[in-house]
Amino acid sequence: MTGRIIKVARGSFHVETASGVVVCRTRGNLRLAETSPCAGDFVTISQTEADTIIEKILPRRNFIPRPPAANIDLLLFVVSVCEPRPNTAVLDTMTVLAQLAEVPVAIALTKCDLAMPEPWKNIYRRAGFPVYCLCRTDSNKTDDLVALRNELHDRTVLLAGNSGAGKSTLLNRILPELGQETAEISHKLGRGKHTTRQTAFFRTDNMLLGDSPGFSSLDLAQQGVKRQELAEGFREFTPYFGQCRFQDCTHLREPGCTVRKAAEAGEIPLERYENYVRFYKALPM
Ligand SMILES: Nc1nc2c(ncn2[C@@H]2O[C@H](COP(=O)(O)OP(=O)(O)OP(=O)(O)O)[C@@H](O)[C@H]2O)c(=O)[nH]1
Ligand SMILES: [Mg+2]
Ligand SMILES: [Zn+2]
Repeated sequence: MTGRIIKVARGSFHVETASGVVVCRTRGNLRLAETSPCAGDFVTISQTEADTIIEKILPRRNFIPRPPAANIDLLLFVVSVCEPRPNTAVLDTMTVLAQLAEVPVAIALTKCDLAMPEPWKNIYRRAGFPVYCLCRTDSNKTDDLVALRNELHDRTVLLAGNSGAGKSTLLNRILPELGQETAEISHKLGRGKHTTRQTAFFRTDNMLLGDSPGFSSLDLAQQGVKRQELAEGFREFTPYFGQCRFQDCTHLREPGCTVRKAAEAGEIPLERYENYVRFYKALPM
């Protein structure tokens, strides 16, 4: 029998199959193998009298390491414009990893009732991402929420972002019957309380929507990103590839670099270019 992992909880896997959701274990050897099963994986399972066991992970279309998920059509980064404020270094790290993994990204800016979303909206729209400005008190007919629903249609979508950004709140607005737990952020620490503990997908007639635990930091070097491939992680740089004076241009200080020129001219958002430079220098030679 085949199915799809929709939830991973303390070593057990909830697998959606044609005959409903079954809870499975893995054999020790599969867990120790290089790829351990994650949310979104298609798997084959076998049933014995005592147990249901994941036998095999079917080939993945894509994979993102944090939160671990496979076969995703869209990664929706949930970023609050206030409490906590956006951290573009974290966000750009995530967009680079998604781009290198060939997972499309959209951005939901939440808490637009607390601060103006425009600065962030401008950066990420210009970088080529769909950006939605949301606020939990808006009516459900708000243009951006309607547009976001359309974007989610017929897809497997994972919501990801810092703890307290409002992922579960947004999910509850899209699927009101869900009742995902949410919590006030800690004002003392200025961040969320890691309310959501596991990645879980929820099915509605036409989409699979996933909530995930908040993360705080992520490291490109640790994820094995190489200096030479970093530029490919910035989607808005690609039109300039092959146009710099030097073929092996690093886009840092070389003369005749079209990427840097585009950033200085405002064709590439300067904030994104600056993060590129920062990330490049932080990666090992
Ligand atoms: N003012 C305001 N508060 C919001 C908005 N969206 C979410 N919040 C609040 O932000 C807090 C955190 O929201 P959650 O949905 O729990 O955040 P989360 O991203 O799921 O957090 P973790 O599960 O810890 O990763 C809650 O108190 C929400 O009510 C919004 O649009 N405006
Ligand atoms: Mg949550
Ligand atoms: Zn260059």
